[in-house]
Amino acid sequence: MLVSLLVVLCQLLSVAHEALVIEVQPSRIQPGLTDGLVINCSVTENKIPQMMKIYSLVLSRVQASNKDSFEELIILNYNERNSTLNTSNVPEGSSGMNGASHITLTWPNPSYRDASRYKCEARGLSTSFNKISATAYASVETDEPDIRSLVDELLHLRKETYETSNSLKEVKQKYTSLNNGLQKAVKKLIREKDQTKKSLFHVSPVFQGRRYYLSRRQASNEIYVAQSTCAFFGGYLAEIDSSEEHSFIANFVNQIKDLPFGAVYIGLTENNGVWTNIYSQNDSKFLPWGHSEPNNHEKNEFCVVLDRASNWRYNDISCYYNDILRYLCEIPE
Ligand SMILES: [Ca+2]
Ligand SMILES: [Ca+2]
Repeated sequence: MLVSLLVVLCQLLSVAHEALVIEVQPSRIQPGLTDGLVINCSVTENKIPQMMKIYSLVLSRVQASNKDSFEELIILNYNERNSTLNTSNVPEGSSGMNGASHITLTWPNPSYRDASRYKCEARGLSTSFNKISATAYASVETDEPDIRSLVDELLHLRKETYETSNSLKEVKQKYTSLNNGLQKAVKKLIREKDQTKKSLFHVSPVFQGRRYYLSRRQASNEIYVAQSTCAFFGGYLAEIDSSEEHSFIANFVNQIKDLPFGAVYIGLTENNGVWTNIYSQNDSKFLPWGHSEPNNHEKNEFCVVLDRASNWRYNDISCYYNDILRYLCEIPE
């Protein structure tokens, strides 16, 4: 029993080889001036003499409170299929692994605490199935603060801050003038669009959050061009859902007395025998047809107008009608 214990102890103590390497970069840091510290722990060959199988690679450093013991910073556990990194002990920085043989810790802006003694340890099983480990050490040194260098760095930082703040001011000025120009252009565009709208349409008062726009004269003899014109101004060919809406529109249309017109296209069309709203694509439930309409005259009447002759009730009509008629947009406010 004692002999076998001794054998294990000897193995534990004796296994330390260049197959296991720890590197620190840089090996001397100056907190506040050194940008970063990298500690790399790797097994340079797959096999450490006498170690039949590695099951973990551990990076530790001397504890701040107790110089005689190490705290584990990161553990890379080997597994036939995957390796896991336990980074819960790392206060900051990041970890990476390359295959199953390499762990690296990086500290941006290292502090005095990071100037320490680091240990890279490979844990595994010996050829006789005993637990053994191999270790490699490296130290990161530090200097007492160099006041001159710190002052230089401070001056350099102040200069950089000043330059950055100046270029930020320039960017802000450019942005402001660009934004002003853009706002002017948008306002101009809205004004022009508004003027175009007024020149194209008679505008109704607001009814249930929308206005109706009656085309001033026949701008198109094709109903889908009329629909596109309504869409350009943010609406659609009027879709009438209730007798209240119908009455409001009839009143509005009735009082327009520029040039004579007999009918007004609305956004309703025949679709496989069903009267469907063009924009909403739903079947219209409200269909106040005029006397003996819809009659599908010459089997060519698939669109709908409000007909002056029947007090603005519906009449089915060609979608390419070529007479004096108007169309009516419905545009939410
Ligand atoms: Ca409507
Ligand atoms: Ca008809």
